Amino acid sequence: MSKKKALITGITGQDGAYLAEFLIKKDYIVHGLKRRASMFNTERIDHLYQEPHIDDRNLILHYGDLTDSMNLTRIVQEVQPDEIYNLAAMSHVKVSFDTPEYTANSDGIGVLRILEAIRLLGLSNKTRFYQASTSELYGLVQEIPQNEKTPFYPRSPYGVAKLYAYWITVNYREAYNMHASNGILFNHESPIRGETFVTRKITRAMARIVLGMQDTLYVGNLSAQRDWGHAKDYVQAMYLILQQDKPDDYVIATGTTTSIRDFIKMTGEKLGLLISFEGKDIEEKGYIAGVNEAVFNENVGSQYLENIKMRLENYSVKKARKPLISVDPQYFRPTEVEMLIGDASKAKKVLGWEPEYDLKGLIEDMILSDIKLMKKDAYLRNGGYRILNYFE
Ligand code: NAP
Ligand code: G4F
Repeated sequence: MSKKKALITGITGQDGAYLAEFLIKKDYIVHGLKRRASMFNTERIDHLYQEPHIDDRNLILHYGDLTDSMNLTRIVQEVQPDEIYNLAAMSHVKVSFDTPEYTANSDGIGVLRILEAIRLLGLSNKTRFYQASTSELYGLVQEIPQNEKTPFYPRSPYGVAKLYAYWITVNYREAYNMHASNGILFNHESPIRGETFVTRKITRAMARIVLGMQDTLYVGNLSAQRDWGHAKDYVQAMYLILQQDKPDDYVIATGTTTSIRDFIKMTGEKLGLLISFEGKDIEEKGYIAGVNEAVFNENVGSQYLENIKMRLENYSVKKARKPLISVDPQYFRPTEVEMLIGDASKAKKVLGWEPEYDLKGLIEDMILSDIKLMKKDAYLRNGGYRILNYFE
């Protein structure tokens, strides 16, 4: 029997990388759409990527872009995929306020381009289509928790573009009888999460801080609440959605919501740090107010304790206090999504989907990975090599 073929757009992103790994394990041949970039941009899939001259490869990349319909049509024609996972998107909500037209083009019309390619190539009965829809559709939430029937109220150019994408997927399903489905995924993170999303920004910065490589992390709205799951669990849901006899739309979420402030505190706990917040609004600051040395030594290392003890000493005598966290309004959004919490009962019942990770497990995975990464940086810096700052 010939192997199933999947085409993943956005394969160089967080979800694309986990999904490619998952499908290759299931014996798929995975084709990925990759944008041309001025540098290699395949770090997340490097462990899966094979030398292009090898026969029988199970991962094949194609240059392409969601804004180029002819290119998309040609790739779909060449690959003749059994399944398309459309994960490509300008996925940063804040950036979508700076690039609204581009975001509409790639995240909204890009979806139409793929659906039209499937239809015009006569693949409507063969190719199943998954659209990466989002909890950002709920925006100014009309109901708590949010489920498949909750009305949408997007609050950003990103959310509005994804609203078009959601409905055009539903419309092609109804109009042309296509197997086209939406996964309405709530926030999901991992050690390979993009560095400018808040969770990864926090775990990277806190790793640098405990290793003495940075003093303070600047963030935006500390009170926003998100329903965070692990990307590894969420790509399994994408696969399950396309294995159903009937196409449909599903919420994928953990059902727990947590503020950014509490995410920071929980990350601190894993490092043995007690983090205390003082002040209000843009004057709010977080300080290291205690340390559990045994936990710190186990997860960070006793050689880094001195610096933390000094910060603690300054904190208690209220002198030369360095905040761990400070608010910078440049990270606020013109319109904010204050709270998201999903109800994934339908996915659990119909797909049999169950997440393995809870928030504690997710944070542990992320912070331990970033401690390792930053230790590597510290090692290189101490050896006289340049390391990148990645200021945002
Ligand atoms: P990500 O890490 O930002 O990855 C986005 C991917 O899309 C990257 O491979 C990127 O390529 C590619 N891309 C961007 N614009 C493109 C274009 N015009 N043409 C072709 N490729 C393009 O995002 P993610 O977290 O994996 O999310 C995957 C999808 O799920 C996205 O559609 C996102 O909007 C949606 N989503 C994410 C979450 C979440 O919490 N992660 C929740 C709900 C929905 P480069 O590597 O070249 O930049
Ligand atoms: O991590 P975020 O940037 O993710 P956001 O906006 O929720 O979007 C992510 O999840 C969506 C699913 O709901 C996806 F569709 C989307 O593609 C993306 O993956 O921000 C989370 C919250 C926001 O309320 C933001 O205002 O964190 C707040 N925040 C506070 N300080 C910050 C910061 N966000 C970022 N990125 N950077 C900050 O310094």
